Amino acid sequence: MNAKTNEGLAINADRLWASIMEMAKIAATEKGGNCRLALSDDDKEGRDLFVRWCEEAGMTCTVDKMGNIFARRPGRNADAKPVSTGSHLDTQPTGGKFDGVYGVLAGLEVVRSLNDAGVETEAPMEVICWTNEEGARFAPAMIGSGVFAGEFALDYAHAQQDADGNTMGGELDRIGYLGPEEPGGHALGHHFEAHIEQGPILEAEKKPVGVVTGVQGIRWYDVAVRGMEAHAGPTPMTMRKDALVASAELITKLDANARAAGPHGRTTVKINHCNPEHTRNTIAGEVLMSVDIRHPDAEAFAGLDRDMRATAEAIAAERGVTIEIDEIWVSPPVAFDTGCVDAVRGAARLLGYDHMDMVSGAGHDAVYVSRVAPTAMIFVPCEGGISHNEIENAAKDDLEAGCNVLLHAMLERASA
Ligand code: HGY
Ligand code: MN
Ligand code: MN
Repeated sequence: MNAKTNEGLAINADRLWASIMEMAKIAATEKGGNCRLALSDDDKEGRDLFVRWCEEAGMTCTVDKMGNIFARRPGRNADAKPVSTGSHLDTQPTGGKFDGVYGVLAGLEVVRSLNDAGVETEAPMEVICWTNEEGARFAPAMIGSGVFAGEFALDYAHAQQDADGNTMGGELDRIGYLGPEEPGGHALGHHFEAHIEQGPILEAEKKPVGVVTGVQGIRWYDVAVRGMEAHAGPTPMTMRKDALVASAELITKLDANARAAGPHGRTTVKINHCNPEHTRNTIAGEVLMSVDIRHPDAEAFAGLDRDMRATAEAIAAERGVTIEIDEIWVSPPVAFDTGCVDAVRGAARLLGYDHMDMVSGAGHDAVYVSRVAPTAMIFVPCEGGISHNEIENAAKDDLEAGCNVLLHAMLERASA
């Protein structure tokens, strides 16, 4: 092994795969996915397993007031800012085995491999598990890393409630992960996140490694469309204020707006309630929906917001309904640190992995970490580009490639 570049150093792909499969046994679903909602007992079980594995690997774990877990491997210089990596263990309700989990366990595999090789780094290394990345049980997404980076106040985050009225603060305390450390009071040196791409590009291009240069902008809204409940029989079509038909028009026009915004435009709408529910002979008086809009280009991103509001205004006037748009979260487009991006690209080249630059369509904790430390991401393909789906799958060789790139990118920054 070349001491300077640690060229011969490699991770243990079988151990990485086995750890991912072991984690996948926690809250496994019938279709082969996972449902480990943030701060649930299942999430606790996954966190506890991660902490145990980290301690077995000689790391010490600290937890902050957002439940973010920091597993630290000492370096020669205890005062140096750590080179860190990490992702999340919480999943979507019908999530897969790899989303988030890969990034956390790839970090653990890097440490295990450094231990095996007896490599001591100048700076400490840290593997981080961020809280509530998915935003499925508690909105908004990425709130653990968001509080860490100063985007959200701790009180705001602790007060966020799930559909049953449980608060994040209460659930953190209940599962024993309301840690003592102030979020953000934990300096990071350089940060990397390894993740499955969750889209089709790497697989289509037959490349095992994505050098992620940035992340697209994301906006989340709650939208309420309100018309007039009325009898489905006597009420003429011309006299209706049908909230569901107005919503249907809004949804199709938002879809058209996203398609018109070029190949990177994205809009996703979910109808959460259509009231009154379970009656077919009363016209819908209210529809409550969630909207997720994305674009990597700042101008086009703002344009999708403007277009949505103008479209809603026109439909409301035309159909005699009201359309209330409440923006609950905005994460602007992100460009990652060029030094870290170069470290990822250099590691892929050093190891001979085919690779390509790309922008992430999904949000990740790295978005917020990039606010407080130089950051970049590494993508690996997932089968069919499918994610946020129980059939999510990834090839062991690709996971190995991404983890080897992570190892060498972290080492490069640790000696930078
Ligand atoms: O919404 C996202 O892009 C991420 O999966 N939380
Ligand atoms: Mn994820
Ligand atoms: Mn996800």
